[in-house]
Amino acid sequence: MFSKLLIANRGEIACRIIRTARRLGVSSVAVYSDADAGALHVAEADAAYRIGPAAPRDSYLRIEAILDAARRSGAQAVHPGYGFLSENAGFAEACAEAGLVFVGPPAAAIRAMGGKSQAKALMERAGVPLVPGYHGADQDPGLLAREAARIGYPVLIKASAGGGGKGMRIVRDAADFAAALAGAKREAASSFGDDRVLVERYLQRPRHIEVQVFADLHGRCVSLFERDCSVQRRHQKVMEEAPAPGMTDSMRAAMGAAAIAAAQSVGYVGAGTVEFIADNDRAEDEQFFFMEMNTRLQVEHPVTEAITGLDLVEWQLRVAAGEPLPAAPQNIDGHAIEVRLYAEDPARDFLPSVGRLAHLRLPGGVRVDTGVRSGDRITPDYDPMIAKIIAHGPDRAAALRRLSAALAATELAGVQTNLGLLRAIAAHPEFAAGGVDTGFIGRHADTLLAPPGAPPAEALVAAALGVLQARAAASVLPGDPHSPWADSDSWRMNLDGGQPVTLRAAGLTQVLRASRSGEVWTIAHDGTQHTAALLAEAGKHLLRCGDLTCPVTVWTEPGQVTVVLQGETHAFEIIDPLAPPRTETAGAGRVMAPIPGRVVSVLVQPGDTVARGQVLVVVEAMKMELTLTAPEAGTVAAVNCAVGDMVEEGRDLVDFADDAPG
Ligand code: MV4
Repeated sequence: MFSKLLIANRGEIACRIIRTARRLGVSSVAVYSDADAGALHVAEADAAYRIGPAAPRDSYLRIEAILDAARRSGAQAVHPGYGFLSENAGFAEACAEAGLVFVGPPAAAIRAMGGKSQAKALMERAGVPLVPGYHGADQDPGLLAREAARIGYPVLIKASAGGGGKGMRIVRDAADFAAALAGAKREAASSFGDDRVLVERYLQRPRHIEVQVFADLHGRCVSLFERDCSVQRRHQKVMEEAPAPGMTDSMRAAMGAAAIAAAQSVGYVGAGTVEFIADNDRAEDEQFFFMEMNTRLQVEHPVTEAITGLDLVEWQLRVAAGEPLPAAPQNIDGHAIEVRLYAEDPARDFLPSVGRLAHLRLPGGVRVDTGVRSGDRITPDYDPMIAKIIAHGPDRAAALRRLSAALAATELAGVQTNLGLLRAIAAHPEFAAGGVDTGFIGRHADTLLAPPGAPPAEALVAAALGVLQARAAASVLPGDPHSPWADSDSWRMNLDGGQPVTLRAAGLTQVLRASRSGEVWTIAHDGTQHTAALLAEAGKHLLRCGDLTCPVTVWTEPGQVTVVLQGETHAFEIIDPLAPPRTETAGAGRVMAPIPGRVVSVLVQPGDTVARGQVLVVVEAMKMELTLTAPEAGTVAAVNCAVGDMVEEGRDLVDFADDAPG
């Protein structure tokens, strides 16, 4: 085993690798960008080297800078984590040339699985089942149409170079094939610089089931069972579990054998994942089809660790050091479910939500993998994942119960998150029944993605108490806390005996009036008088409101108060009636950057007339491309950005002439 390991990554996966390295007595070397100088992974490593500015291409993707840090630190091996350079064959080779062990598969295996069509051709030869389809080199439109007819409609046209759903077209009828083919080719050419496509039978209700494999340098390859990752939003996984609900022994054995055949056919070494889709419409057929192989450790590996009792990072290191794999586990230990907690805004189509994570309390009693702590910033430079929460139990129902309890105990303030969506999924009867397909979230969008309704009176009362407490703390004069002027009782402030607190949430402004008698407040809201108090109890707070007493967290910041009450998070804007009205940030004849990012294309110039919905500017942030469109038809008066500009949230990008939207 090596004595020193460099981790070419950041965030939760860097922290997770450091943990295993420490347990094995391996010293860990982190790398960091300027944005991450104060990050958790830097604090937890035994040493850390700066590798450049925030942008990934200037730091975490800079092979030379990372190899230089490895040389300077004396590390013998490099773990790439996931994302960044983890599936970069050139990086694997550069490590070897620098005399470093790359903790991952051989470069040739990464390359073999890199191209979709090529990988499918290889798998066909290895006897791994593929979706009935055509992935040949001949791209004659007539031939492709005949192939589609042979496969049988509906068919799916996919970009050969693609992935993640880009360049895909569903075709339900032969009459629509030619137009769909042209569209798919155009999108493939612009997205990947390669307009080749493949055609497959379209599975209408697919499940995403992937098999974890592990191979050593001595020719052994084992399967560590499957994970079901069907719960996803726009190709972004949201929840993953192991084993797959409803999996039979026969199908598991067949999938495991196919995954091992796939890995062995490309000379695989280390941890890898073979992705399949299975057809929920014909579940009884137990059919499954190869999609792609991911030649890295995956985000969702903890559910496999939970049901096997193995540490996959430990085995990556042991295999890289030349040790033979242990015997494959024969039994599955219970059931595990993972959720990905993201800083993203459900009210703004799940755009990444950047800002300071003012308050973060992650649950106990479950595994939590995170790379941030309270006070850290979620920046537009990197993936906005805050944490993975992994619940494990003797069976699926027990794991789901533990997951729901963990989500109810999770507290966040300062950024928007998908916590409400995760709670709604965990509480959904169709998810509880198990075996959902990839359309689950889309089908139930109206309930799962519903904006929060009016907050309960208790949450408003708790928020008001938090605001009153913060005001009292701010009004204490330095030097003499016993001065009558430091007393924040309301009698001297308001002749009617009520301090107003104005809160805004879900588009609704509410005024509460509070008066105090000792520790107990009387808070009038909507015609009701609530007798209420916030009680400090063993590091926690209790809300007493009328006859109800329950734990509460109230987090106040300038302009904002967040209340966590009975498993729900309620964020309120604090309205100061004396403050000048804020200028509106949207509409009003201009288009603004919704989040900080980099301008990647500008499609209009001053004087252009544009139609409503026409694309104006494309901004890239957090690995996503955001297309900004004209809110109304009109004339462009000014373009205030250029390709390559870094723009902050709210920056005015395009102005319209007076006849235009506004
Ligand atoms: C499919 C499919 C149905 N039929 N192929 C989406 C991303 C790409 N990697 C593969 N994808 C799909 N391929 C056939 N023949 C449905 C999907 C698909 C999907 C697959 C896995 C996980 C989530 C998905 C969400 C939508 C569509």
